[in-house]
Parts: sequence; C-alpha cells; structure tokens
Amino acid sequence: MEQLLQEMLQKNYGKNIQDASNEEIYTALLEITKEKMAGMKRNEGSKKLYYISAEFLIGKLLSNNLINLGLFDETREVLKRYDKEITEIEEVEPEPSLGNGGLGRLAACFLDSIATLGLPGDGVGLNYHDGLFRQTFVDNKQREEKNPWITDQSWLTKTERHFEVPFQNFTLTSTMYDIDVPGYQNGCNKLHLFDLDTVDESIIHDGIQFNKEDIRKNLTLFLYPDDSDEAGQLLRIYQQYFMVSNAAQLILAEAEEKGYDLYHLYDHVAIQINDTHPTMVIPELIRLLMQRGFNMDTAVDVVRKTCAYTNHTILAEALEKWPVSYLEKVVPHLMPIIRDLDARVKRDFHDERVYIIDGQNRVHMAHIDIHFGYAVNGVAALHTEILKESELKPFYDIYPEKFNNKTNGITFRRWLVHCNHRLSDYLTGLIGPEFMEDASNLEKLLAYKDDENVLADLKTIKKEAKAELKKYLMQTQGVEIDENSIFDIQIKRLHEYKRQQMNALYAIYKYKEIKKGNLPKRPITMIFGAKAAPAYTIAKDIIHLLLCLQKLIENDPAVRPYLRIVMVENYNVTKAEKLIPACDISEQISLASKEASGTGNMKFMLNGAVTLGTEDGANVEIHELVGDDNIYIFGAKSEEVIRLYDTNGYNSGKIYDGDAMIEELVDFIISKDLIRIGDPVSLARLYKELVSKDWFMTLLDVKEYIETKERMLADYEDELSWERKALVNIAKAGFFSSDRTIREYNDDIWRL
Ligand code: NBX
Repeated sequence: MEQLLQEMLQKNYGKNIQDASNEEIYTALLEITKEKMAGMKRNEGSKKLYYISAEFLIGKLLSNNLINLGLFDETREVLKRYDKEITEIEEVEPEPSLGNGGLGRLAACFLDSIATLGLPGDGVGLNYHDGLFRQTFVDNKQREEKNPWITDQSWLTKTERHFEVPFQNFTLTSTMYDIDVPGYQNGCNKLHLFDLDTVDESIIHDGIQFNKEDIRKNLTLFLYPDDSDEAGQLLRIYQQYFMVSNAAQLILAEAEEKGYDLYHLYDHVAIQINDTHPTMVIPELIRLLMQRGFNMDTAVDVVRKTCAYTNHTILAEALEKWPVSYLEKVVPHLMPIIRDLDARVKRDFHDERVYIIDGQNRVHMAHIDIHFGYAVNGVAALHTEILKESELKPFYDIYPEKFNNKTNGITFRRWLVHCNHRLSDYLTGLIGPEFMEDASNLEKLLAYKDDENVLADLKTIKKEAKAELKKYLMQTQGVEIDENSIFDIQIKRLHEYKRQQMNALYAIYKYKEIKKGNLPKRPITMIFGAKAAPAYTIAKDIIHLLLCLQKLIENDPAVRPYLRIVMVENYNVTKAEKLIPACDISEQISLASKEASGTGNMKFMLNGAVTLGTEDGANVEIHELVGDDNIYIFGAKSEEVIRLYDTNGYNSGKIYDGDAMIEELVDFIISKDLIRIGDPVSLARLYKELVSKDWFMTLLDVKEYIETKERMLADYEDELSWERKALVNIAKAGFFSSDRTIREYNDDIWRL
C-alpha cells in the first residue's frame, strides 16, 4: 500500500506522502480503492437479485471499502508512519445523504451482506444531487439547507447505460451511475443510481426551495422533496416512476444480454421492493413485457413470480395511496394496467379492504405488491405478527403462504469493526476472529461473564470511546461534556411515535429534581440527534423544545454540573459511528406496536450499551436474547395499545388532569422559564398536542419511563454488574448481523 500510495500521489500531484495534504491523500486512496474494486471478481450466478429502493444511506465509503478489501489495517499503519490518522483523512470524504433513516440504512447494510455472502445482487435507486437536507440550528430551531455531496472525485462512475423514460407528454433520457459494493473477503456487486443530465442545481434558493414543476431540472435534486402540496406529490410520483422504469429496463436488458427466456424471468431474476416506493415496477414490467409480445395474463404471471415486497411500517399515514388523477397526470400509460390489475382483484375477491383502487379513487400501492408479488415480509417478529393479525389481516387470510418475517440486521463491518476498532480488536484477541465470519461466535464472550479483568477492560474501552466523543463534540459543535457522566443517547428520525417528547419530559423531571436539591449520584449527559421532515410541524416543535431545554440548562450553573442536554446538529451515519460506541443507555422508547423493528437498537447493543425500551419492534427479540437482567423494559404492551386505538380508549387530558406530577412536567413546556428562551407559539402548540391529543400516548407511559430510567441510573453505580450487562448484550448481538438476515432472505425468498 505504501508504494501504491506514493506512486498515486506522485502521478497526481508530484508529491510524496509526507508532503501531501489530507485532501490529496484521500483522493489518492479513493483512486487506488476504485482500481482495486474494478479488478475484483463480480459475484455471478444464474439468478440475480435487484434490490430496488428509493434510499441507500451508504455513509462514507473509504474505510469500509478498505476493510472489505482487507487493506484497512495496512493503510492505517502506512499513514501512521507518516504521522497521519486515517480518521482525519476520512473527514475529507463527503457523506452522501441518500436516505432518511432506518429504511435507507437497512438497504445499505443489505448490499454489504449480499456481496459478502457472494450472492449476485445489485441495488437500484436514484442519484439525488442534494440528498436529504443538511440540518442547522438557528434560534433554537431546525433550518434546512441543501447537502451537495457529488464532487469530481467521488465513488460514482458514470456508465454508458441510458434509458428512455416516457411520461405523459415528454420523454426523459437517463444516465446510470455505479458505485462498487465490495463484499468482505468476497466478490463485488454494484449500486446503480439513475440520474438525468438536465438536472440543474442552480434552481435551488433559500435553503431547499425550488420550482417543483420543472421536472427536467428538478427530478433528482432532492430525496423526498416536501410533499405537503400537490406539486410535491406529483414530483414524488415522477421520481418513483423514473426509478422503476430504469430498473425494469435494466433488468430486461441484462436478461436479454444473457440470452434468458423472458417467459422464465423468475428463474433468473428476483426483485425486492423496499417499501412501496418502487411499487410501480410491477405495472411497468408488465407493460414492457407486453411490448415484447406477452399477453396480459402471462405478463402478470411472470411478474408475480419475480417480485417480493418488504413492509416497514404500520403507520397508516405512511402507507402510500396515490390519487388516480395524479397517476393519470404523470404516467397515464400505466393506468390501463393498474385498472386491469384492480379488475382482477375485484373479480376474485369481494372485500373492499383488499381492492387496489378504493371508493375515493386512490391507488393503494401496498395492495399491488401483495396481490401481484410472491412474498410479503415484515422486519421483526412482532411487526410481522401485527401485519398478519391486524394491519394486513384480510390479505393474510387470502395468501397465508406469502407472509414471512425477516428480522432486520446490521453489518458488523461498519457497526463494529469500523466504528469501534478498539472493541473489535479486543474481541478478536479474546475470543478469536471467527465472529467476523460468523457472528454467532460472539457468544464465546459469555465465558468471561464473571471475569473481572475482562469486565474492567470493557469499561476502559467504553471510557475511551466516551473521551473520543467528547473531543469530537468539542471540535464540531464547541460543546464540552463530562466523560465521567452517564451517556444517555436517543438518535433517530424525529417522529412522535418514537417519543423524543417523552425523553424531554424526563429531562424536565430531572431538571426540577436538581433544582429541589435532589442531586444525581453521577452527572447525566442526554444526547439527541434527529432531523424532522420539513413539513412536520409538531416534530419541529419537539426539536425546539429540546434546544430550549439545552439552552436553559447551559445557562443554569446550579443544574449544569449534573445534567446536560446536547442536540447533535445534522445527525447522520458518520455521527452515528462516533456516538454509538460511546453510549451507556440506548433509548428505544417508541409506543409499542409502532416501531416496525428499529436497527439503532441493534447497533447500540453490539457496542455494549444497555437498552431502555418498550416491548416494540426488535426490542422484543433483544429482550428474549439477553433476558430480564440485561435490559430495562417498561410501558404498555402492543396488545393494550392496539386495544386502546380500537376502542378509542385513550384520553391524555384525563391522565394529565389526574396526576399532579405529569401535570407539572407538561406545564413546564409553557413555563416562563422556557417561553423566555423559545417561541411561545411553537411551545404552546406542543403543549396543546400533548394534553388534548397525544396520539402516540406519551402520557400513558411517561411515569413508568421515569421510574425505570431512575432505576437504571442507580444500577449503573454497581460497576461490575453494569459491565456484565454490557458484555451479555455484545455476546448476544450476533443474531442481528445482516449476514443472518440476508441468508434468510435468500433461503426463503430469493433462492439465488
Ligand atoms: O425502517 C423504518 C422503520 O421505522 C424501522 O422500524 C425499521 O427498522 C426500518 C428498517 O426496516 N422505516 C423507515 O425508515 N421509513 C422511512 O424512512 C420512510 C421514508 C419515506 C416514506 C415512508 C417511510 N415515505
């Protein structure tokens, strides 16, 4: 590596390693890595997977690519010899923000595992120039800015593939860009990102505003542009169709190039539809097959045997339903096919709950996937049960054989080896390197459960990660935190169902206790990271509350030594990699039944944090694996929550009125102390939401939450027993390797 790097730097800049800047070294390493990947073997086989997703939250790629190529340690050593840190070189790399949260990050972890298992499988998505917005804080509020990430030197390679994508009254020509996806000690796959040459970044003004009607210029500017109005929704349909038409044309082109018989496409191709965003691939493929001479019945049959669908949510507002009139405007050529599919359903089933087009002339995208695909999966055991027993019950009654569970997973290459090399090196020394190949080997760690030296080592590793996070927060945000405090972390998209507002009520509780003189044994640092959708008012109000509380405590010398709130600006994959290894308490406090799985919960566990959580999503499986002693569970169970919804039995006002403590905490949101700092309109809106609606039942669980957290903080003081909990969590995390998840997808769904 030393010689390669010297040569590349000489060639590009006439410099040697010693004199090169971090930017120059980064660029040279990027080129070297790209060349290596170009020379790698491609994963091949007679059947190939296409994972279509509107999001791939890939994060920075340099270190992970080096790890998977087996070059990371060597590169780190070479740089060290010249007094350079690879982490500083990495700072130069821009992070593409091609995803919102869990769904997009899952797609990225899956690509890593698919390649690592040697399976032929490519990702297909869009090349958003500015991704999701970059978040800044101004006047204690979120502000959105564009987030350009594409530079001349990037992981993207422009290809010669172009397709014509027809819309109502114009046709667009696409360009395909590729990013290599190297497997860990295995072959390479690709992520194909489609784009449009005419997109024009100069039309963006005032943060993230742009003309939503000029499709040629705006199509791939942003991920999920604001869809609070009709123009925004139409643009999303344009994006989705552009994505799937390209995907379908690519799939057929590759099949034809290989000489496959399209009548047996399903023997050679599996298509995974990641949530409903790529659903139009079904009618599009039918259309393209009919252009090639198929009759409708045969086209439907072939497509049905090729496509499988993953559901990521039971929140009704997140299940896409497009008005027929919108689809007529954007993709009129698909409507005859969608109407035909709807007619088939109406012919065979007399239950309006399973129709594709409903009485209000809306197209239910998930219904297309379920009727005209061969598999439907949820992303955690509880989630899949809820789909079968309530949300999708009418479909489960028709097609029980299609439903299956695939509990999510995370790639250990990024979420252990890369982000926490101290822990990963230590584990390798202690239990051998086999866990890298087969994560279930982490259980070997259980043999050291009562070994005080090992427990002390784990404590030291955590301490070092905390000290590093402290340094990073100082450098990036100028805040100084106490590494001897307990790090209590909630990082995820801002959504009411995830209940950051409940955590804020805990902060208010603690603040008041400290004011009363009830000082905690050890200071607590509450860390948050979250972006709110630009049009989601209450989510923005919650961010505002957290920032106001942060300010209040910063300026109060009586509280500040014992309690801190730090809201990390522009939370993203890179920041997650710094935060997760440093965490003591992992906050997973969604309202039971609402979080389909969660994957942050798995990342924290793997890095030795203890979960404070509800019986929701994959928390249920974490609980089963680690046992009652190694997790803190609280709150209403999913059956109770579902019953409350079904019977309209929840009344937050009643809880508020009947409990003096809850009343005091909620009232603090509109107290003089906070109004002095914040925006009275925003704070009052949030207050009112909690006492008059509270759709996600914050007040139902808040007391038990506070009690459980207090117990947890007290338990933290018993060092050995706390570290034992951390150890058990690490040891049991093997199940959540995405390699396991992908093996299951392949065994049960794709059969590559
Ligand atoms: O998918 C998330 C779920 O909320 C998590 O529980 C789960 O672990 C994860 C992976 O399965 N869903 C998610 O991230 N959804 C979105 O980001 C989303 C974005 C746009 C949209 C709907 C959902 N229109």
